[in-house]
Parts: sequence; structure tokens; C-alpha cells
Amino acid sequence: MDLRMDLRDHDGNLDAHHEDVSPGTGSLPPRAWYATSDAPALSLNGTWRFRLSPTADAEDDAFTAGHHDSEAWDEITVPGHWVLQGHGAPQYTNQLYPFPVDPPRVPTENPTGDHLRVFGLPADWPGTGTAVLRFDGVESCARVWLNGTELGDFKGSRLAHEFDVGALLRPEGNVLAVRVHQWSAGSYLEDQDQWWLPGIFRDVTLLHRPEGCAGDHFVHASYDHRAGTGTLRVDANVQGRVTVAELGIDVATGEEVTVPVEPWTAETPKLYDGVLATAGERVPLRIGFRTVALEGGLIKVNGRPVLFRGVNRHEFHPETGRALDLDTMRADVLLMKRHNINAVRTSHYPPHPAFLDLCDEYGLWVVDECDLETHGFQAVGWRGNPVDDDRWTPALLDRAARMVERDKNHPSVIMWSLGNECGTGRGLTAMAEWIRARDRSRLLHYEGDSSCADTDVYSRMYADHAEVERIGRGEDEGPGRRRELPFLLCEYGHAMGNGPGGLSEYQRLFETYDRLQGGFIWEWIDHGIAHPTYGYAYGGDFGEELHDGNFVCDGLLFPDRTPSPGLVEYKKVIEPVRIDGDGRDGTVLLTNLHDFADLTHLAFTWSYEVDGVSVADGALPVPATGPGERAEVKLPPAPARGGDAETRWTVRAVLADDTAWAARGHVVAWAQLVDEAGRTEPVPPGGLAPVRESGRILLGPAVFDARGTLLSLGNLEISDLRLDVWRAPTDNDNGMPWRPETPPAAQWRALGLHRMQHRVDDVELTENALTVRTRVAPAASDLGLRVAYRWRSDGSRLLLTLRVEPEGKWQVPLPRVGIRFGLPGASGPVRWFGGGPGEAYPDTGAASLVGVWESDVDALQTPYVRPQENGARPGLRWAEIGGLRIDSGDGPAFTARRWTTEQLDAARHRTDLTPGDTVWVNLDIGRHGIGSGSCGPGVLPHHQLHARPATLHVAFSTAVTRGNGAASH
Ligand code: IPT
Repeated sequence: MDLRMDLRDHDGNLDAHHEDVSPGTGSLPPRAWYATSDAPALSLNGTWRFRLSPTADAEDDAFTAGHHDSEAWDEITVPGHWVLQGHGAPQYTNQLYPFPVDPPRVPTENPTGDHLRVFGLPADWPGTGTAVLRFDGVESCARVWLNGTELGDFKGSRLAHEFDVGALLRPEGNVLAVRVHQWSAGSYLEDQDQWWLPGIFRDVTLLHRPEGCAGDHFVHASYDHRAGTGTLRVDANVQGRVTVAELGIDVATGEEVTVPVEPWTAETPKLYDGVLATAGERVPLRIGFRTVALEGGLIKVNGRPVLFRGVNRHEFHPETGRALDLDTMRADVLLMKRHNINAVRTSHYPPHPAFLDLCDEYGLWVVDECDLETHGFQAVGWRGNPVDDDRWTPALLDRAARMVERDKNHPSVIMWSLGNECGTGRGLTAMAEWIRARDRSRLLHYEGDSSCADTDVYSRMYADHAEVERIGRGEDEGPGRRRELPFLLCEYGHAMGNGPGGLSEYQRLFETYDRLQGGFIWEWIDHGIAHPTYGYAYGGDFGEELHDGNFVCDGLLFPDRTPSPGLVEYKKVIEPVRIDGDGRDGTVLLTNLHDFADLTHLAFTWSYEVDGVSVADGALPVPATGPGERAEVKLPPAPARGGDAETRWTVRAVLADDTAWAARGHVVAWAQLVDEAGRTEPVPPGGLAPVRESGRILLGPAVFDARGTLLSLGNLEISDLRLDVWRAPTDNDNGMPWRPETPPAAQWRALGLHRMQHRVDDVELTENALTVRTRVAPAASDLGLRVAYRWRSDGSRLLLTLRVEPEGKWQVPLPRVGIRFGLPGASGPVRWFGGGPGEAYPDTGAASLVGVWESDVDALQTPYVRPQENGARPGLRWAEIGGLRIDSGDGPAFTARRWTTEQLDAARHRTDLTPGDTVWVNLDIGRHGIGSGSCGPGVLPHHQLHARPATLHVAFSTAVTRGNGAASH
């Protein structure tokens, strides 16, 4: 029996367009995209009728003609994904195909969405000319009918497809029918690390095409940095005139003109408004003059090398998936600009074209990446990889052409990327050749081919610092051609959960070696899907059989676009002005790290702080310092000196005027320069004697039990104060499941650091101290920590000196070393003098500002989508919480939360964390760094915490004084 019989149509042909390697049939050649012209357009976004079938062929296609009772169907919003509108469910896999790898075949179970829209033409729709129907994005394969006539079918989910429909249109009652298959041959080319989200997820538009309309057009606008002139030529496939009023340009299409201009750069995104006027249409042009070149082994724009401070951006919204409205796109661009980001890689497909308009307008360098990834073939030894199989080459070329033609008029796009993680193959070379022949004005990127045969940059992902440094020095091995090329980290700093750590060290390398032209953080936003039970859902939460868990939540933004601490850190690390100097002698050294702009757009300010509180501030005049130049300026005489106070300057670079992306005063860069280190209060000599009384030990205001466990201080109850070495592992601690190395968290658990036993060895009362000696160790191991708690009191304060002495040969770093204790009923306000306002860890602390801060316990939590260690404030001098005052001269890290570390560790989603009555406080004298081990290098050696002798001094008191001034920042 022929099992494929049912797939054959009446001519006996295999009737399965979706399983055909071809890009499709019937659509128009791709062309430049523009938002509007003066030709009428009709948006077909809105409510459509919808019917979901479990297979590609289960339902009749009578609906395509319109004589159909679609009234009984459901409704769906277009643009949108049906799996986010109550039909079926999303699925998340990273590299693996969620179906058997048997290209180009896909499963019989192939959710298929029939979409129907009946529309009339507006009364003023012209009677002449023709019309095209444009789909900006449909996942993964669509077949289209208008008024019962099949227009064709297409694949290439994140690319535009147009059909000529003029002859079929009626004034009213047009029936537009679109059948969308979740799985198609195209799915093999779209194995990006993201949710599988079928549907018509970008705009559907009917565009009137007047007679004599502008067809495709190509704006060539280069800049000669020596002459200061721009050269413009607009090629079009119809005759027309090109005018740019501001430049006095009025030329024919195809005609070249050179005039003095201001160039376009991401720092100075000067756009000139122009018009392409043909007999039938006026198309607005937004022209940016710039020249991209590979010169002397460097990527140069307008003659100068650029340093990419970039991010990888997937399109994502927690409610609508990859269907993004303009406000969301703008929010992304504004957030990027406000965080000093200057570049976007559109991982791993061309974004909605309106996003590129925003990049042109606000200024971002764009690496525009093709909608292509075949990563899942790696799991089968790359056998059958479509990029190395000529049958697929037309589909690859179609994708390359649809990207280049659609996006070629954007000055922000300076590099084309062939795709992501496809291995190597002839198809990629064919794409590269086609792109080079079509557009010589941009460079080519592809990371997956280590020979760099087809590319202009040597691009890597997740290379560690040492290797990046070798590459910077030109000491890397590799094919000759590659060694001539500039270097990019197209992905680094995996922003999954708490982290990424180690960004400062990368940035120092980028700034040291010319060949290292920066990188792109992976990635911009967590793809957590809003979920009634979980808060945000990740892989597995929809019952997927195969999934990659919370690997999909690895962004600098939380799903709701709140910046995570990682973004705040990145902003500081990549700030375009380095502020250095010597606070003691009042010298400030400024380095302008912009590639093009001088410092005149910034105003500099100083503030002088005494014990974290600003007592004076003023303006700091700075000369106009060109890109790459340095300046030295003097601070005024220190406003207050002497005494025990810690004094420091905070110097800030802020926007001097409003810009399109932030208001005047927005902080771009800052630094703190210490004037006087201050003196921490010494432990008083002598002190009270501890006494035993009715089974307890009393020491000044403190009560201990007979074993020396602290019970209370004055009328504050304190519970379980003891050494703590455990933290709820971060995603970076958990490492990469696919790698052979045992990640730190697994080593910690294997050793039992999450279940340490505390044995009390000795409780000693002397005339001025209570000393409790313990041994803290995991079961089944002979490793241990000898811990001595030495308690003293001067009558009002309780002083703890904690000494930790490791025993045995510790091979594993410790998550933390410090104390933890419970404060019943302490939720509410917290004030502290130390690092803030956000969390900071040893290798994520660049953005931590020393000052007096106010918050409350709940706001101290960083809501990672998968709960994990978070919220520590470093360098604590003092804190006030729930009536307790904590002072320390050792600058421990301070954490307070309404659940235990064990509860945090057990939680899978935010909603698993239910606050209890006790606030758990940690004071850590040592912490292991964060690193980027969830996909990339672990913690750098100097940020690792190894077992070694450690001491912590803390003074506890109940005398809370609220007179230390307001929060300083
Ligand atoms: C790399 C991918 O390019 C990217 O899409 C994403 O999956 C990222 O990793 C991790 O989040 S591939 C990885 C195997 C290095």
C-alpha cells in the first residue's frame, strides 16, 4: 500500500506545498520596503476568522472561495500567533528540531490554521492601477487565496512576500483566505533558539500600485570623510526624480550627485528627508550618508574604526510573542540608547522593517541577519544539512534576496549576516556571492564557518577572555585570510539569570586591541511568556515533550522590559566616556571613547559625599574633547575634610540637552573618586562579661542559648545566626547541560554544600567574650570549616568576630562565606550605606555606586524568571532593617529576603516564592563570582572564592538612628 496516497491530488502529484524545498510560488520579486507613500494602502490587520486543524490536510478548502459558514469559526487577532490566543500551545527548543530530522518531511501532526478575512475597499480606492497584497511575516508556510483564486504559497517566516492581486479585487466582499502550516520544509531553515510560534505574526497590507508607481529602488548614499561630501544615487526600475530639499538636490533616478553633507553614524544619526517621485507615486526617502569599509584589517565607517557595544535582539513580547507593535519596537530602541548600546544584531532573522527605520532615526549600527538556522543538524552529524545540499540553494538565495532587497535602504544596516549556526556549505557561499554582487556597500558576517571564506569579519561566540586576548594580539592560529580580518564576538556575555559576569574584562580587551571591534551580548530580552500560574513561562511549562527549559530566558531585560541588573552593568561597562583620576588631589581624567562624537553634547557634574551623603555639588567644565582624545580637569577644593568620615567625589557625564532618546540630565557615564578612606570604629577594649543564667547566656543586650546560639538582642528576636556557604545556584552556576565539564553547582551539590552540618565543639565564657567554636561540614566528607564566633559587648552593641579556617583539601570553590540569620517580622524598609542601588557580585559590580540607599525588603529582590541567588548589595558599611542596626568595617555583601536560600533554590518560577514572617539576612565576607557559564566561560580566576581563612567583624545594635541623612543618590 502506498502510504503517501492520501497526499496525492487528483493529478497524482504530491500535494504538499509545505514539504517542498522550494521557497514558494506566485509571489512578486522582493523589493525595498517603505512604511508609506502617497499611494493608498489598506491595513488588513485586525480580527480574522480562524479554524485550527490538527493536520495539514484535515479540513476542506472550500473556505477559500468565501461561500462558507465561517461564522462558526473562532476569531483571531492578526498579527498574532494562534498558540498565544488559546489554540494549541507554544513549544520551546534551543538547538533541537522538535520533529524527526528527515528533510524536507514534517510530521503528519501539523497544526494548520485557516485564516479568513472579508474586506471591502475604501470608497476612494482608485479605479486605475493595480494592487499588491503584502505579508510581512507568517510562520512557517502560507497558502493564499483571494476570492477563491489561489495566489501562491510561501515560506521564509520573517521576510516579506507580496502578490499581485489587482485583477481579483472587488469593491466589497473580498475574501482573503490564508492557510498557515506550523511545520514546513521551511522549518528546517528556521531552527533558531526561540519559541516555535506559528501564525500571521506581522502586518498584512493591501497596497495600491498606481500606474507609473515607483517599483523597487536602491538608495546609494556614501560619505567621503576627506572631502566632507556625500554622494547620492537612487537607482529605480522606473524613471523618476530624486529631490532632497535640505541639500538642494534635484536629480534623475540613476544620476549621481555629490554635495557637502553631515554624515550618518550611530552616534550622530543625521538623516536627510528626500522624495523619489515617479509618474505615479511619491516615495519618502530617509537618506543617511555613510561609507562602510574593510580597511587595514578593520571595520571602518566614514574612515574611522568602530567599536560595537552591541546586543542580540530577538523580537519578543510576553503576551504577543514575535508580533510587536511600533511602541514596543521604539521602547527597545530607547532602552538601548539609554544604556549606551550602539549596535544590534538582528538575531536570527530580519526584524519587522519598522524597527530598522527606528535604528536609522535614533542611531544604532545594525547587523541584519538572514532568517536562517539549521542548528539541529548538528545533532545528526550535520548529515543532510540544507546549506550543503543544492536542492535547497534556491530557498537560501530567496531568503538572502528577500532580506537584502527589503532592507537595503537603511543606513543603519552596515553588515549582512548569512544566518546563524548552520555549519558550512555551498549554499552559504552562494548566498554570499549573490549578496556581494547585489550590494558592495556593506560587509558580510557569518559566524559558523571558521575559515571565514565568505565573510569580512572573524566572528565568534562565547570565546573566553584569554582566547579573545590572543586574537587581539594576533597570536591566533587559523587560515591566513582569517588572520587578516577584524574580530567580533557576535555573541558573548550570556545574560541568563543573574549575570553575566566578566563584562568589564572583555571591555578592557576590546579597548586595548584595535583588532577587537567589540561584541554583542546574548541577548536583549528574556522570552518568558506571560502565564496565569507561573508569572512567566519557559520551556516545559506547556507540557512540551522535548524542550530546553529556561534557556529561553537569557536577556538583559525581563520579559516585561524592566532592565535586569545585567543591563545596568552593561551600560556602565560600555560607557562612552571613561572617568578616572585621583580624588585626593582633585584630578579628573576623561577619555572620550566615542568613535565620532566629541564631548560637547555632555555636561559634567561633581558631587562631594561625606559618609555617602552629598554635601555639595557643582558643574565641572570640560573642554571639547574629540573622539579618542583625553582631557584632564581639576575638581574644586574638597568642601569637607578631616574627622573619621569617608569622603568621595562622584563625577557624572550627563546629556547637556534633550535628545531624541533621553532628556537633558540623563546620566551617560560616571565614576567615584575617593578623597578620604575614613576610619572604621575600632572594637572597644574590655567590654562586659558574659554570664550563664537559667540555661541561657547573657551578654550585654544579647541573650544566647546554652550552646551559644544568639536568641535576641534587646527586644529583637534573632534566629539561626550561623555560618552560611550556600547560595541558590544561578543559571551560570548550573553551566551548560551539553558540555562534559561538571559545572560549579553540580560540584557543590555533590559535595553537599547545600546541607552543611554545624557541630558545636566548645562554648567558652571569658571575662569579656563569649566564644563559640564549631565545625561546619557536609555529610560523607572529611572536608570542613572550623568556625569561631567571638561575641563581645560594650553594653549597647553586640560585636561579632567570626573566624573561618578551612580543614582538608578543598578542590571546589565555595558559593559564599559569611553569616546568615533570621529577623522575625522585619519586612519593610531597609537603609544602608554601601554599594547600590542594585545588586552586585564580585564580577558584576561595575555599576554599584557607594552611597546611602533606601529600599524595602521586597524591592531588594531581583525577580529572575527562574528564581536564583540575587539581590546582594556589596561593600556594606551599615544597614538598618527591622529595628536592627548592622555596622561593619569589612564591607560585607548584604542580602535580605522573605524566604530562605533553600526555598529560593527549590523554586522554579517567581510564583513559587511565598514570603514568610522571617526576613533572612546574609552578610558575606566572600562570594564566588557569577561568570557566564550558562553559555560561555565560567568565573575568572580572580573572582573565584576558594576556601581560605577569613574573618568578619560585625556590630549589632538596636539603637536605630534615623538621622543619617536622606538617600544620597
Ligand atoms: C548560541 C546561539 O547562536 C544562540 O541562538 C543562542 O542559542 C545562544 O547560543 C545561547 O542562548 S549557540 C550555542 C551552542 C553556543
